[in-house]
Amino acid sequence: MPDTKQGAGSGAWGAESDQQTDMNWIDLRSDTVTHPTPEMRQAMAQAEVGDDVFGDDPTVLRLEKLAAERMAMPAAVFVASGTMGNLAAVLSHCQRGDEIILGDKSHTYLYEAGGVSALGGVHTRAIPNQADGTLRLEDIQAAIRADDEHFPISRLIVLENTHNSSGGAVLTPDYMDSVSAIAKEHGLKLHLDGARIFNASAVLRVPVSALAESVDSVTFCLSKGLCAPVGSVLCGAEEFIQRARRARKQLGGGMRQAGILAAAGIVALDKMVDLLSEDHARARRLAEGLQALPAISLEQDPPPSNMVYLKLDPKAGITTSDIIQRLGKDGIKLIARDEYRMRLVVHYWIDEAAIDRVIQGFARATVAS
Ligand code: TLP
Repeated sequence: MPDTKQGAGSGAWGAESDQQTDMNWIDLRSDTVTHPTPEMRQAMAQAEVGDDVFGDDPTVLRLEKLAAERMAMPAAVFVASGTMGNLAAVLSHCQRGDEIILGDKSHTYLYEAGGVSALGGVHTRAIPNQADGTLRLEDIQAAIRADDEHFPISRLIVLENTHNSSGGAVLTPDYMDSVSAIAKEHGLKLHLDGARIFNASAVLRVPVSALAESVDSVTFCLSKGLCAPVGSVLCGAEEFIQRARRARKQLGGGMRQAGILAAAGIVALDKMVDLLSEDHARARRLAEGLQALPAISLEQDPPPSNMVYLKLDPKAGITTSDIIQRLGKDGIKLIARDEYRMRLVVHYWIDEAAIDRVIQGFARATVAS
């Protein structure tokens, strides 16, 4: 698939780079698999750099300024990953022995290697994530500790938008406001894991700042649907971001000529955000095609954003490993959640023809069972 997509850049350099960005494979394991666009590679090659730990990499400073503006927050710090952004946020909001309230299906609780506890001495209080990715307000209220020496100190609430394990569900600004009101009432801070906050903003058709308005800090990822090769940004108040810079240094995330990476992040913010709704439309088309197959049902119908969570009917006698093996032969990469459940993530490098190929692949694989 030669790269002719809008926003991906063209011209002599772009044409030469086709080989590097040519995607003959179809990879639906995640949107983390996205490669940088030719325009990003060009910006990276030409990036002006300095030593970012000394605070003098102009491209990193430009990215941080742009990110803070987009979120309508005073300051921002470029970090290596979403995991590092969330961890630096928790370390900057909390002391050892403090407690954070978060969803039992949140990325921070499930998939960040327990970093907040291992490295921050922070206790986690997990409460049930609802099917729509929210935490019930009454569950949050009930989880806030009384002032008693037996208890850890409730310090922070963490939300996630879009909510990965809830099928890419989208939290609304109203919901965020309600949680923020509870946090304020009890003197807690509110952090948003906004790894895919731009997807949420595209679904709701609201500026991304409307989703960050009521939180104290937000992490968002450049390296998922926005296609940058590396990096996330943590945004918040000036003094909070100063603490987060120290946390980043402690975590070994003080990078030097990181402008090479930040340059791709700037292209991501300038050029890729408006394309996310195309991924969402393709995810819906993929879901429709798969749902029409007798062995398959959807966990979220229609898919809320760029993820399709599906279930195989155990009676059909086919498992996710069978599917992975059979579609692998067609050059389609997939990943299972368990024996019968899968997540397919649509992203910039998945075009209409790829959607057709995947639906056909599933049709063959499930009929053959
Ligand atoms: N999620 C990855 C895997 O780790 C599961 C994926 O494929 O979806 N917050 C959210 C909501 C995420 O989905 C992820 C990555 C992160 C944070 C961490 O980002 P990175 O991978 O940059 O550390």
